[in-house]
Amino acid sequence: HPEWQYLDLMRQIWEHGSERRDRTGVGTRSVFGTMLRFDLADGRMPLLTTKRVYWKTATREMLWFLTGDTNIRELCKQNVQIWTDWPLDTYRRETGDDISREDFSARIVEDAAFAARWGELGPVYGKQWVDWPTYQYQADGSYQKGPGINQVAQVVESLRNNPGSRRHIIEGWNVAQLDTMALPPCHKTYQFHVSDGRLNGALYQRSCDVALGLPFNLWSAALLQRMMAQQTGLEPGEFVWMGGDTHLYLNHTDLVEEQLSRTPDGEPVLTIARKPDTIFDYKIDDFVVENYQPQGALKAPIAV
Ligand code: DHF
Ligand code: TMP
Repeated sequence: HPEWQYLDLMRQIWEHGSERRDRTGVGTRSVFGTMLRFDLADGRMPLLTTKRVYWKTATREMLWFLTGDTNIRELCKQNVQIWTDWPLDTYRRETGDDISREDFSARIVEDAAFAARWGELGPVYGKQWVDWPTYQYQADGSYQKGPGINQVAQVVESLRNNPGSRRHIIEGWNVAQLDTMALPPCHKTYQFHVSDGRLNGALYQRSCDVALGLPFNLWSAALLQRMMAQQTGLEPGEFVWMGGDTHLYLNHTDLVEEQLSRTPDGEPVLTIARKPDTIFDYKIDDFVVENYQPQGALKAPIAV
C-alpha cells in the first residue's frame, strides 16, 4: 500500500531524527532530504487512511490560493480555520486582547474593516502564484509597478503548447517579499512534466510538519496536478514529493504512536465531476471522493 511510505517516514523520523530546537520553541525530531512517490492513475490519490484527513478543507484552501486571495476572511466564511492561528497570534500580541479563536474568526467574517486590518497573511501563495509582482525600471533608475505574472495560467499554456519543456514551474519563494509574509512558503516549488501523454508533478517542500501539514500538502499537490491534467487533456501520472527539513514536533507523541500502530486500508478515488472552462473555475462540489473509509481522526496541537 502506498501509504506505508508515509508511515515509514514517520517512524524513521521518530526513531532516528535529530532533535533540534525550532522557531516555535516546541522542538522537533527532524531528518533532511526526503522523498515520497505516488501513482495518480485511475483516480488514486495520496489521501491517508490511517487517520481522517479533511480533504474538503484542504481543497477549499487550494481553491482560495487559485483566486490569489491572501486574507483569511474567505476561509473563515467557509469555517476553514487552518490559517486563523497566525493572524490571531499577531492580533493578541499587538492588542493584548485575549480573544478566543472562535470569536476572532467570527469577527473576521462579520467586520470587513477588521478583516482588512487583522486577517491579512501578506503576499503568500495565492499572490505569488497568480499575481507575482513585477517592476519596470525607468531610465532615471526609478521604477513603476508592472503587470503581475500569473504563473498558474502560464504553466497551463506551456503544458498545452510546449509539453516537452523542462520549465513548467510555479514558484512561491519570492525572496524580496519573504519578510512581509506571515510564514514564508513551505510548499514552495511545483514542477510539472509530460511524458507519454501523462502529466507528472513534483513538489519541493522546504519545511514539513509530518503529522499535521503533510497529509494536507500531499492531497493538495495531487489535487492541483489532477486539475492541471484535466485542463491540458493529459492523464494523471506520477506525483513526487520532496522534503527539506522533514520533522515531527515533540508534542505530537500521542498522535505518532497511535498512527504508527495502524495499518493502511483501502484506496480512495477522486473524480472530478465536470470540466470547468479554466483552472480558475473549479468549485468545491466538482470534487467527489469515493471509497474513503479512514480510521479515526487524530488531534494534535499545532506549533505557531
Ligand atoms: N504550522 C505548523 N507548525 N504546521 C503546519 O502544518 C502548518 N500548516 C499551515 C500553516 N502553518 C503551519 C497551513 N496548513 C492544519 C493543517 C494544515 C495547515 C494548517 C493547520 C491543521 O490544524 N490540521 C488539523 C485540523 C484540521 C481541521 O480542523 O480542519 C488536522 O487534524 O489535520
Ligand atoms: P518554518 O517557517 O519555521 O519552517 O515553520 C513552518 C512550519 O509549518 C513547519 O513546521 C512546517 C509547517 N508547514 C507544513 O508542514 N505545511 C504547510 O503547508 C505549511 C504552510 C506549513
